[in-house]
Amino acid sequence: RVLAAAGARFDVTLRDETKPLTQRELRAALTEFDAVLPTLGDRFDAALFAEVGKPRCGILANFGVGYNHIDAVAAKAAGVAVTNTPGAVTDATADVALTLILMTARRAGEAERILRAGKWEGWGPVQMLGTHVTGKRVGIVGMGRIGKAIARRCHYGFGMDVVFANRSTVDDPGLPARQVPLAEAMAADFVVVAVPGSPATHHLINAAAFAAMKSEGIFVNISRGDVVDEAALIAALRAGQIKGAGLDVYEFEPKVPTELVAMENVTLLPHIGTAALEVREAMGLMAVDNLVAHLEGRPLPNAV
Ligand code: 8YV
Repeated sequence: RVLAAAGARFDVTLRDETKPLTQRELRAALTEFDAVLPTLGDRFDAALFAEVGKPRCGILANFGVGYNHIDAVAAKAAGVAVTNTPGAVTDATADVALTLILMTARRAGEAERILRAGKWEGWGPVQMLGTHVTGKRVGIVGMGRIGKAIARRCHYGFGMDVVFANRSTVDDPGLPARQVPLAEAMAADFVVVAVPGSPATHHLINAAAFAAMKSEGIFVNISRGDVVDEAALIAALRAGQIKGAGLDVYEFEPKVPTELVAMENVTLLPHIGTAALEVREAMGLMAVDNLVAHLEGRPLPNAV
């Protein structure tokens, strides 16, 4: 559907979407195409814009909400508009946050590995005991669209007490959550990171933040890997400073540290936050809407 929608208005060149664009392809994207639909690994940084000078490309319609791989300020200076896909990704990403909370708390990955290995020998009253989720406190770091969707799921679905930390004050009377300082959010039973990736949030969750967590605490990240100091996370897990972690994103994707892979108390997903057919279609169609608006000289629906 996305290719058909794009093909109706554009002469489309399909890139290999399983690999980030190389430096040469990035240059070609800006100089040989009128419009580009980047994905998360494509690094449109300031050096690239400086090198290209005056690009032919007038718009980078990012396929996804997070655009930390695009220097939007440098793009603007070069006359390139940047758009993203807010809204389309919200529920799916929040669902994966809950998946990680539940899988990690209830040791679902570990339990499934035992079963598949043929090592399950029958039910036992103290077998595979995990942590109860209902009624616990969750601390959400970042209260944007996705943070709010996580808060609602935790409160209405699991009767959780929801606290959150956010850079600015969030004034949303209907939100079933209470704003607290970062250290207090980190001290919850479950901590979920939902801030956008940016230089301002790089390593926001560092050794000091992990030190604020309780030893029974479970840490979840569905935002961007580099928001977390991965070495500090590994150290906290190793030291038993926290009980477990559920991750959908990594500091150096697709590299996942072997230390994490070896830990049974860590749930690891390969960045599947929005990987549902309906959601990826909605994201693609939203990106195409922005391309078409640009082509027709209309205001861009999702300019960043
Ligand atoms: C996308 C995401 O799959 O929307 C985002 O920011 O992280 C992902 O869910 C990715 O952006 C694809 O480019």
